[in-house]
Amino acid sequence: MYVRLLTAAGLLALASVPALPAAALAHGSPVTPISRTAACGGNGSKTSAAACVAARKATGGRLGAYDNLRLANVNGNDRERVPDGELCSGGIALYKGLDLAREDFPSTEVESGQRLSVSYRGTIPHEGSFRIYLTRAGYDPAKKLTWDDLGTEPLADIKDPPLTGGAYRMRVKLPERTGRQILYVVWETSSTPDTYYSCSDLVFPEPAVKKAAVKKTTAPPVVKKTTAAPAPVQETTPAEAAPSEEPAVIGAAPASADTTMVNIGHWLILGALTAAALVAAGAGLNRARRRKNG
Ligand SMILES: [Cu+2]
Repeated sequence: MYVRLLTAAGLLALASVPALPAAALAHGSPVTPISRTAACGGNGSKTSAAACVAARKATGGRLGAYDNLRLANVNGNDRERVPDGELCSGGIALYKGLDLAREDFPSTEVESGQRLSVSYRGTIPHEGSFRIYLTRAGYDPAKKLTWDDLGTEPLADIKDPPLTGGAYRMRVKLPERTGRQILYVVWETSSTPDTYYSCSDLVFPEPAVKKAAVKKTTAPPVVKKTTAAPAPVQETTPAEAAPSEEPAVIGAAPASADTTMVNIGHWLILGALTAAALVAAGAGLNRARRRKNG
């Protein structure tokens, strides 16, 4: 009965996967959110995307099949088997181009707090567990992915999720992130020796400050720049920062409530700068006085 059920599930899965070459002895990849393998790999759905073209070029002209990125006998020791910087290829030469640090791999727009649906196409179903990782806050998409970027714990570890319509269906709750991130899915099968690896590129909204500035179309570029500016204040000396910042805001017409807020923010910064300058001057005086006295 069990065997018959499995067979039925297998046939169903095969039947619902369109246009697969009969000879494909291959096994799976996340299609939602789209993975680099599913987009760029052999038989992938976005092979003409610039990043996919570059990935193929970096792999000697062709990439392995989209559903066949797997290593045998890993037994859960992913970090020992897959080298840093080669996570998206699983360290496999035929997928090397997927490791490129590019910000234009086909991606999925998501939001913090969202319960993200993950569909992992199983072209040949296997039993096993899915470990789903997300890059940490502060991950730099301009650098190749490392294990350290993924932290120590997966977002989820899901054993034998349901296989419907040819795909394993799961959900993971996304924590707070901004900008480009990578969902890294490890499928450790228990019915074969193989473990599968994949990178899915996610795009979270940019930080709220920037978003607000973008929404108000009235805000001129100058104001936007000022809105993002508070951080450098600590890095620059008051003498340098004050003159270069001041004209930018004073010149900008206060077109909206947002701009007013920006101006208030700016005056607060100026106040802080002035205070800092006063403290610095005070310290200088003290030092001078001490030198004089000592
Ligand atoms: Cu397989």
